[in-house]
Amino acid sequence: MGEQYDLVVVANRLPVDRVTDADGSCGWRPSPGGLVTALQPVVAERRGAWIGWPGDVGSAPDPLTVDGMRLHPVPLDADEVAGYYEGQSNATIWPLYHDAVEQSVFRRDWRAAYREVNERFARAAADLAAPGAVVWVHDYQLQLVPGMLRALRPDLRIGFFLHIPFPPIELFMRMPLRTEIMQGLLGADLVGFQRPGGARNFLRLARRLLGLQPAGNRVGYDGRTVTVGAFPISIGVAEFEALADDPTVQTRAKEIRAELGDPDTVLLGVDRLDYTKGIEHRLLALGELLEGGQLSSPGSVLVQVATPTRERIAHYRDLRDRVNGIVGRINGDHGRVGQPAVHYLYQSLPRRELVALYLAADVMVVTPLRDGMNLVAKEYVATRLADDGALVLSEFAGAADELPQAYLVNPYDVDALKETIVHAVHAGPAERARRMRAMRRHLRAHDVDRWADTFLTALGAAHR
Ligand code: ADQ
Repeated sequence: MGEQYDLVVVANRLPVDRVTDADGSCGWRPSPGGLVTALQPVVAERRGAWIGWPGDVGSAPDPLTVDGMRLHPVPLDADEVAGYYEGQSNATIWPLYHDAVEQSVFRRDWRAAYREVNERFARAAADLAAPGAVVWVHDYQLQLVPGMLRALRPDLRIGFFLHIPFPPIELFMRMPLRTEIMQGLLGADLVGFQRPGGARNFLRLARRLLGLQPAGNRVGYDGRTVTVGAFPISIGVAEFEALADDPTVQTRAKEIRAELGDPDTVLLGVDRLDYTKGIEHRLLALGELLEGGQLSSPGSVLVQVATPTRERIAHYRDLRDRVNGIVGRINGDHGRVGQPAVHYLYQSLPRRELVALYLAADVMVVTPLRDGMNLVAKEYVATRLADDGALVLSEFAGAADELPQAYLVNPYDVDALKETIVHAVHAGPAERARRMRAMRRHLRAHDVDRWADTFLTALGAAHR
């Protein structure tokens, strides 16, 4: 018998990136990110394992130990990356689960690859889990894993958490894989969503599609009871507070404002360059505000940081072209030499630089058309140690449930978006402080450690 673990995390990606040193030798670096920060202490403390894809094509490296976590790489070949990851996960499921803001592409060969890769992850988990172990499966790439794993190992306690929205019935019903996905998810003892609305959609669907009879937040399936609930994810609040309190970060924030030409108002957007994030709507609103004179350049500037992501998928390449065009037009119309109205960075930034930007920003504009949670909104709030600054936040981000004191807006309504931005820009310090204080208080009591604890406690209590 090989290695056995009492806690196994299963996620599409391992929490490390492969790095090649100057001398050509390969090594691993922990990847930054909320999920890793949240789960590393839990996994290390329980001497657990993490199963995931190392992020490149080809044969998988041997298992390795990083920061007390035993990492088990699952290999993908080029066809599987194209079919399972770029195809079924990111061109079929991702758009459908985000209100179909882009059209999903449905392909048989992608579904076959998705099944095959999910089976590989399930087998890896079945091999590594000790008798009665806890297995925590993450996100939309692996929705078949709980059911496959249950069939292989009925003794396990299986939890599943979906990081993205779970769609209304009408949208979900389009999916050719719909029954398999529902059966896959129902293999878990606990199925967790970001918002109560996602949990409700799931229970309704269990009734409609499978004829099950949910009672409250439980549903019987295949002789077991499956518990369903909302577990809104959060950030490492203390880590962001410490960075915001760091004098070198504060100095960098002042420097950024100076480099921007000491404008009256710095607006900031930070997103992966994804069509769900509402970047175009935000830019169009800004363009109209400058056009109409409600905001003026160079008194107001927008810094938009967009992380490159999924660049091999057509939806994303098209979006990049459109955003380049809109930014170019706004700067062409409203910029001056050395003073663009929009500072656009298509780059990934180190966390310290990101926090310096949060500190430099008077108004953070987070306007997704649909978002599971949106951690950027929470990060901005956590860094406002003086309770200043203003957060404009889409109603369609999960974070809106928890941060009702933000300037909430429907980003599809360009007039409302313009009004809300202007309101946030002109709000006085007392109003801003009142809102920010309430949001910070909420976050300090609901950080990512509490999220992981709450989920694992609920999984421990879930009925068999
Ligand atoms: P994402 O869609 O990736 O996550 P989000 O929640 O905003 O979105 O998290 C992005 C993370 O990347 C943040 O921690 C942010 O600081 C970082 N980031 C963004 N742009 C960056 C840049 N240019 N440079 C460096 N870092 C950058 C998915 C779901 C969300 C859900 C999370 C967690 O889509 O809805 O909140 O998972 O469950």
